[in-house]
Amino acid sequence: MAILNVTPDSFSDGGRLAGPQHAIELGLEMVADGADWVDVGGESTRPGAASVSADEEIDRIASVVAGLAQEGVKISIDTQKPEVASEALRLGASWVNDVSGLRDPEMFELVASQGCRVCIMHMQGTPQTMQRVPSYLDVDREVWSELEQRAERLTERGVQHESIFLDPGFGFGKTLEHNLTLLRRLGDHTAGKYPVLVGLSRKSFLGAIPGFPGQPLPPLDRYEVTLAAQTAAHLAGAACLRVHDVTGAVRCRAIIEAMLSAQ
Ligand code: HH2
Repeated sequence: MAILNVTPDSFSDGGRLAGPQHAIELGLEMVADGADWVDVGGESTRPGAASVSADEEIDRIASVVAGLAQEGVKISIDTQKPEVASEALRLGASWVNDVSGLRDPEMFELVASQGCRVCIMHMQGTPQTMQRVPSYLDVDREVWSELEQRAERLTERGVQHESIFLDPGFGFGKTLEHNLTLLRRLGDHTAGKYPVLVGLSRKSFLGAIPGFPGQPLPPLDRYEVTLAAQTAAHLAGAACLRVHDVTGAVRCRAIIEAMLSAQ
């Protein structure tokens, strides 16, 4: 899943696009490079990001979603707002990626009634507050039981298990230690009822491992550490990786899959 942020302020790629046409071209390039899905986002969720109105977010994403859909691209919409998700689905998106994990009852209702693909991500707090004092008694148990409870509620409404992706939400209300524990134990959760999606790409914890030279790494210098973490997640059984750098991810996937299918 390739990340296409049409925002002025995303943490690693905000403000780089000249307009909707440029975004569409970039989305098509990501597909040509091997992405199966393009995840379009109109609001940054980086720690402390200012939230935008639904109208503003729709303004940012609408022509990009419509343009990519016209070209046959499979689109996911990265939003916490039911109004935005609903408009994106109308324009041709078929996957709702909600970093707040369907907290808003209207968002839950929309996904349940449409039966579309959904990604339920775990976040402690909100993007405005989440990195103040993240705290858990047992991060792995708490994150996954919360995700599974929300997923169960959707299956009770008739949504198929295979349409519900669960994501532990790396960097969303988590310390370095929490993120590393979740990555270390990811494999305990990938053989269950629901496919697992992970977003590790350029996350700040990957550039902040104590004791390594050059730390902390700025976002655009996190290419190699991203590939290393994504490889770990792939080997642990993640079904989908949300990535900024499609070519690197596709090349890693090729070698891992070749290795896994060897005698
Ligand atoms: N991370 C970000 C945004 N959306 N969705 C899922 N499912 N999982 C993630 O880990 C995730 C996500 C943050 O990354 P990015 O989109 O690059 O930045 P920003 O939120 O600043 O636009």
